[in-house]
Amino acid sequence: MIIDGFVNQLPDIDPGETQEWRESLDGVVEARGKPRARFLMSSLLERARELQVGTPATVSTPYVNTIPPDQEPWFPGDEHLERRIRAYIRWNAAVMVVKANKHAEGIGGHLATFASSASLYEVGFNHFWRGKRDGLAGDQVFFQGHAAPGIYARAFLEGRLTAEQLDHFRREVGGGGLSSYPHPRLMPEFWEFPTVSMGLGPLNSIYQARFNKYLHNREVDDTSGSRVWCFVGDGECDEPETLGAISLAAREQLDNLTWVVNCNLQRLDGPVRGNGKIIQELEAIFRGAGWNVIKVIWGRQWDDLLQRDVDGVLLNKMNTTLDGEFQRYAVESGAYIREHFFGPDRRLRQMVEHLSDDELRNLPRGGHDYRKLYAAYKAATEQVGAPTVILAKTIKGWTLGPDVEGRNATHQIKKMTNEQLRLLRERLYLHDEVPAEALADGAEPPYISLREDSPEYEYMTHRGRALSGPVPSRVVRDRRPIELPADTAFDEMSAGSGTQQASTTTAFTRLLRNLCRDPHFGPRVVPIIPDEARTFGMDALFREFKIYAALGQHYQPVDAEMLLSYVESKDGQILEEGITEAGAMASFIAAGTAYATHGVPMAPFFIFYSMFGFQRVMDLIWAASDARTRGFMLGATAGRTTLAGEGLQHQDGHSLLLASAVPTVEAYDPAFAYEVAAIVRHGLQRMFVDGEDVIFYLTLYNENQAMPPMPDGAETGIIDGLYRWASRPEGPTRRATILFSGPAHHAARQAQVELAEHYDVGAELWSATSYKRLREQALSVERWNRLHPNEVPLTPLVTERLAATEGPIVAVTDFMKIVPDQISRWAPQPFVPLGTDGFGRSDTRDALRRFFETDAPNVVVTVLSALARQGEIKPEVVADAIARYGFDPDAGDPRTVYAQHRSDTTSTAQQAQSLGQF
Ligand SMILES: Cc1ncc(C[n+]2csc(CCOP(=O)(O)OP(=O)(O)O)c2C)c(N)n1
Ligand SMILES: [Mg+2]
Repeated sequence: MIIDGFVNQLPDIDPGETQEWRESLDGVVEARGKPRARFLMSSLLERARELQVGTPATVSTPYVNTIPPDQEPWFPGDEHLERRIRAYIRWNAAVMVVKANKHAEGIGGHLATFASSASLYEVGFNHFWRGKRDGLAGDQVFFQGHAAPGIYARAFLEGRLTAEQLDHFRREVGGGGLSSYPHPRLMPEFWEFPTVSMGLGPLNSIYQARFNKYLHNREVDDTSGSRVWCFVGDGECDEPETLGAISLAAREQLDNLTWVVNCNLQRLDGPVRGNGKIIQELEAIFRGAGWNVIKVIWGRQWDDLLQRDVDGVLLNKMNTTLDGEFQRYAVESGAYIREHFFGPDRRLRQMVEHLSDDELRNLPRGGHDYRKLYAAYKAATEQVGAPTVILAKTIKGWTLGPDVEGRNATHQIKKMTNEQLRLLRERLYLHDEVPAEALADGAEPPYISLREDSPEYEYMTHRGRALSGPVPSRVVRDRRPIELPADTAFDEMSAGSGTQQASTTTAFTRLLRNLCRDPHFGPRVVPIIPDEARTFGMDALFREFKIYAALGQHYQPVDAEMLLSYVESKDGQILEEGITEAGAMASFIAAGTAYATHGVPMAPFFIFYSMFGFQRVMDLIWAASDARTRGFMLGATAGRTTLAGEGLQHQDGHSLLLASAVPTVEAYDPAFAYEVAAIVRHGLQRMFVDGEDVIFYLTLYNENQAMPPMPDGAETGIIDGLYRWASRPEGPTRRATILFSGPAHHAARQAQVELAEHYDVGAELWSATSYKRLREQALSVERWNRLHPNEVPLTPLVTERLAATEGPIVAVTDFMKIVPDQISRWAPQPFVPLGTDGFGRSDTRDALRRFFETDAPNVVVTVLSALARQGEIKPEVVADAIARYGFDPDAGDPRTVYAQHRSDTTSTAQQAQSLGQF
C-alpha cells in the first residue's frame, strides 16, 4: 500500500489543475521512461528552490558531481608541478613504510589510505591551509590517522623532517622517531590533533570549530582567520562519534568547518557498503542534518560522457551501480569495464566506442582530480551559515599496483617487493628521480629529495609562504597570557563553613563562581556541563555568567522572572552541552588545548555525573591526554554509597581506578571544601605557571556536612596525596591509623571515637587525597633504588609519611578497595582497605555503607581484627564487636565459587528468600 503523504490532508483549491500536472508526469514516464521523468522532477525542484517556493530540500541527488563543470572556478595552481610533487610524496610515503617493515618485523604502517587520499591533502596543502607564521593562529587540520605516512613524506620534501627521521618511522623509543599516527604527546612540535581512534577526530573537529566561534563571540580572541578541516574515512562514519554531533554543527551554523570524507568505498576488512552506496547514504544524512554537501565523484574525463548522455542511461547506470561493483571495476581491465559497466546497454556502449580499453580503465574518480577538488574546497570556504562536507570518491591503494589497489586486503599491506616498487615507479613516472639500478633486487629503495633550486621545491615553499607556513605544526606561544586568580577566590573555602552544612559539590560551585568573577582570570574560565547543572546546584550560575548560545536567545525563558532563570546569550560563558558527555569532552579538549592551538590559554572545568565520565568517555580522555589538554574534570555525585537512591547504573565506585590508568591525569578524592580549593589552586599553578600539560580529576560528593577550616600547613600534604588530619586521642593504650578519602571521613571519625571509648584503641586519622599520586611517587622511588644498588635506598613518600604511625593501617573509601590498595605495598604497617566493590544499589547511605562494609562499625571491627592478628588483642574482642554491631559473618563465604560477587549474590539470595515468603 502506498500511503499518500501530507498533500492529501490539505485543501486542493484546483483539483483539475492538480490532475493535469499528475497526468503529464504519467505521460513522461510512459513515453520517455523513468530517467527522463527523474530529470524533469529534479529540474522542477531546482527551479522551485530558485523561486524560493519553500519545498523541503531533498536529501539525495543523482550520483554525479554537485558542482557542474561550467561552474568550476579557474584552477590557480600549476597542475603539472603539483602532480610531480604528489608523485614524490606518494613515493616517499611508500618507501618509508616499506623500509620500516623491512628492518623491523611487525612494525606496521599503512600504504593504501594515503594512496587514496594524496590528492585530497595536496589540494589543501597547496591552496588552502594557513599555517602559523606571523603570529597567526592558522587553520586546524585533523588528518586521518592512517594517512600519517603521507604527511611525513611531505614534511620531508619541505625539509622539515630528515631521511633519518623517516627511517625511524614507528621507532620512537630511542628519540627522534616518527609516531605511527598523529600523537601530539610524542611529537609535540608537529601534530596538533590525535585522530587515529576512529570517530574522535571528526567529533573533536566539530567542537573545535564551535570553540573557535565561542572564543570569537566572547571576544577572547579573533578566530575569524581560522578554518577547521577534518579528514574522515568512509568506514569511520560508522562510528557513532563520527556522525553523532553533526546536527550541532549545522544548528550552530559552523561555516568555519569543512569535512572531507575519503570515500574509497573500503574499510579494513572489505567494502563499506558493498550492497549500497556510501556516498548517497552520507549525502542524505548530512543534508538532512543541514550541512552543505558537495559530492566529488567523477574526474573531468567523465564530463564529456555525461554531456552525451541524452537518454540518461549513463546517469541511470551510475545511480544503480553498487559500491561493491565499483570496487570490482577499480581492479578490472578496460575490457571488463566495457563489457559490464557500459556493455549491457547499446547506447552506453556506443558512448565509449571512441575510448581504448586503457582509457576506460583510467577514467578517474573525482577524488583524484585536482580541479574538481579545488572547486569543492573553494565552494566550501565560501559557504556562509552552514558547515560543508565534501564526499570525495577515491580508490583505496590507488596506483600501488594490481596486488594492492582496490583489494580487500589493501588496508593492511605494508610490504612491497622491489619488483612492486619498480611498477609503482612506472605508474608515478619517476624514471628520472629513481634510477632503475636503485631498485635492483636486494637494493635499498631510495627516498626522493628536492634540491633547493628545483622548481618543485620553489613551488612548495612559495605556496607555503603564501599560506603562512607549514601544516601541521604545533606551537605553544602566549599570544594572550593568562593571569592566575587572586587568592581571595580560595579564601572562603579555606575558612570552613562553621556550623553551616555544605557538600563538596556546593563548595566547588562557589569556587567556580569566584573564579569566573575574577576580573583577569574570569574570562578564561570555561565551565562545561552536559545537562546536569541543576543536579549539582550549578543553575545558580546561569543568570550571572549566561549560557553560550551561538545565535543568542530568541525567546523569553519560562522562568524569566526568577532569580535563577535560564539565560542564553551569544557571549555566554557556560557551555551547556546538552546530554552528550562525548561532546562535552570534545569541548574540554578544544578549550584545554587553546594555549597551543590559538596561543590563548583557557581553563576548562568540565563537571559531569561521575559515573558517566571515565566509564563513558575514556577514549576521549585518553585522546585529551595525548593532545596535551590542560584543565579540570569534576566527577560530581561521586561515590558508591554517597549518591544513595540512584542504584546500579549511577553509583560510581571506580572512576578513580579508571583515572589511575591515564598518565597525565592527577586524580584526587577530596573530603573537604578546603581540600578542593587547595587542589584547584595547585592545578592552576601547574598548568599555567609551570606549563605542564596535565588534567586534574576531582571527585565531588553531594553529602552535606559542616566544612572544617584548613589545618595549618596542610596544603603540601593535600597536594602530595596524604596528610595527618587528626592525631590520636589521649588515653588509650593501643594504636592504629585510619586513612580516609572523600565522604568516608564520616566513618573514620566515628570509628575513632568508638575505638577510644570501647576498645582502648587510639587511632590517628589521615586524609588520603590521592592514591594515584602516592603510588606513582613510590614507583619512581622503587625504580631508582633498583637501579642504584650502591646508594642508600630512598624511601617512598607514603612510607615516610606513615613511618611514625603505630598499629595497623585501615584505609576506607567510597570507591573500590583497589584504589587505596595502590599503596599497600609501601605501607610500613599491616594495611587493610575497605571499599565498595561490586554493583551499586539503591538505598539510604547508612544502609549502603553497612552493606559495603565501609561504615564506622566496619572500620572498628577491621582495626580490631588487624590488632588481633598482631597479637595486640584477643580474638574474642573482635568476635564481641562483630556480635555487638550485628554483622553477619557468614555472608559471602570465600570458599564458594562466587565469592568475588559476594555483594550481588547476597542480594539475589535475599530476593529469593523474600519471594519464597509469598
Ligand atoms: C576506534 C577504532 N576502531 C578500530 C580501529 C582500527 N582501524 C584502523 S583503520 C580502520 C579502517 C578504516 O577505514 P576507513 O575509515 O574507510 O579509512 P580508509 O583507510 O579507507 O581511508 C580500522 C577499523 C581504529 N583505528 N579505531
Ligand atoms: Mg575507506
